[in-house]
Amino acid sequence: MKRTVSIQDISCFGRCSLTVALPTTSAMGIETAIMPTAILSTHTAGFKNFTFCDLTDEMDKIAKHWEAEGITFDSISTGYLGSDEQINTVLHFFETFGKDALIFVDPVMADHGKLYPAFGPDFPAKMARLCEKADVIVPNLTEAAFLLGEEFVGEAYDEAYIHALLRRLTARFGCKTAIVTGVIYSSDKQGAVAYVADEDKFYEYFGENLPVRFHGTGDVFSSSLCGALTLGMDLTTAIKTAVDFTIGSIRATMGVEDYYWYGVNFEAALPALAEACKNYQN
Ligand code: PXL
Repeated sequence: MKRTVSIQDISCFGRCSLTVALPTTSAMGIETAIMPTAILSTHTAGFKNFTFCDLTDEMDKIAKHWEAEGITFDSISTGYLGSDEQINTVLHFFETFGKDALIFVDPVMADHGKLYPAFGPDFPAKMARLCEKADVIVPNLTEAAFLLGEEFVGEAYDEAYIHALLRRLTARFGCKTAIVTGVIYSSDKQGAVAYVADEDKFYEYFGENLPVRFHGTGDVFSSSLCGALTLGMDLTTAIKTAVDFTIGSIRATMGVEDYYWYGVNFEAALPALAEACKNYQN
């Protein structure tokens, strides 16, 4: 069985980060360890007065214990980080555990043109340091713009812009693969586009663009994509698996639009995801 570790926060309520990643990669048939960065009562995007407990000191202790036990991973993924200081902790974790592991960085920090409330203007430069150590990065379009220090273009883009953006991301961070999510070229389709620098090739998959938006879909996409790559799927199949799982989760939530901040009913889409992974498990 493959083994992954997911490094991100526990938002106790609101289906994102670890409460999505752990059940998702487990359902894909991957042993999933977790490294919680912080515990919050809810995520920070739509709730007021959330509680926050920083776990930076605990992360180092957990890593030291794992190192002493000789534990290894097939992949390491990172998502929302609780503080600037954690960037150094995670960089050290990559050095210790990352030599033979796929390093997958979702630079979670922004959406819809804005940084999340907990992050100051210097955070993107810090997140960029993690991207420099990654094999795969998966920013949304807002995060890609912040990472590169560029203007967010909103919906005013075309395929040429996305392709050039992906080339700039891999060139700037030296990572093998960059994947941008939430790409819409025509209003009926939404998907993800990838660029593999050493092949100089683009890969993409688009599904139906459902006319609703929910919080947490980025985490649904990235945890299933990391799982698919960990299982050894080729890039196009991995992107398709993650896009289909995300669309399935959104579709299962469409009747309850008031639930925007509660995240998507990804639980309803897990059986189909598990089925899609059946032939890749060992
Ligand atoms: O879904 C990304 C995410 C994860 N964790 C926390 C967040 C967010 C986005 O707002 O606030 C705590």
